[in-house]
Amino acid sequence: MRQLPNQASWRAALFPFVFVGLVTACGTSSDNVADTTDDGASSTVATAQTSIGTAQTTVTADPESTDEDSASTDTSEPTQIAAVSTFSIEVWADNWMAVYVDGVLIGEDSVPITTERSFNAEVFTFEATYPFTVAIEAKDFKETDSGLEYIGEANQQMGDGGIIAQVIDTSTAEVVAGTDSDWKALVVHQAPLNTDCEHDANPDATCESLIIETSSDWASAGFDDSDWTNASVWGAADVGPKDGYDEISWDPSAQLIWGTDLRVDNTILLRTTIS
Ligand SMILES: [Ca+2]
Ligand SMILES: [Ca+2]
Repeated sequence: MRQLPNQASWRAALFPFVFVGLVTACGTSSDNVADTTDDGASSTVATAQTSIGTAQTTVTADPESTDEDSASTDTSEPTQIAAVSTFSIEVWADNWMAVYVDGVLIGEDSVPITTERSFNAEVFTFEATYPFTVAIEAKDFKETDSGLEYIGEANQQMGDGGIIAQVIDTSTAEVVAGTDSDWKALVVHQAPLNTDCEHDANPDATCESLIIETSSDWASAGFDDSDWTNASVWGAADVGPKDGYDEISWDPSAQLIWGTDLRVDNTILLRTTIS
């Protein structure tokens, strides 16, 4: 359905909205629109497209119609009422995440990313109607756009990331979706690109980063993620999940995911549609 014949021209038209910046001297934290929440504050990318729980089709009688009219002229198909269900999403991230459903922010990590060892699991509850899109902005901590942490300290290093989540239909307790390689992914902050800068005395001057600015509606149901890659699945031994991870009973369908590099990929956008 997405392979429209004119997709190439669509992309050409959309190109100005996708800006790729290569930063070679990154002394300041110039977070972009999809990467503005290192302080744990609400993300500015939440441009609500739809309201969760209001997509229900409501069937009402036409007050103008008479019995005679409806008997003689009503040829409409029977209307099915879309059911609104209640779900929860359990999520653990190294280090921080914000979760959107159909473009609406439904919860974000309660522990600011600037907190040292900010490892914790979160559970958010929401209402939605199938099909719905779950989108997650996930961040590994970086002190600056160098991508490093503990800058100037003995343990100056590249931190690493990782996230796992599962969506549960609360009426049945069934896991209806888990993070896996079917999730679409876009890494919007990569640093350092030149990993040999890790122990430089002034990494803000020598570490290179790649920062991608994407459309502000990236979390909405209608966003076209067909040119995103698939998320990479990682093992627990790779990610080393910490506090909070063991508090959740993870379904086998939920796996730790991230970009292709746990250390260099610092901010990643993730999406899936559940139907
Ligand atoms: Ca980390
Ligand atoms: Ca990192």
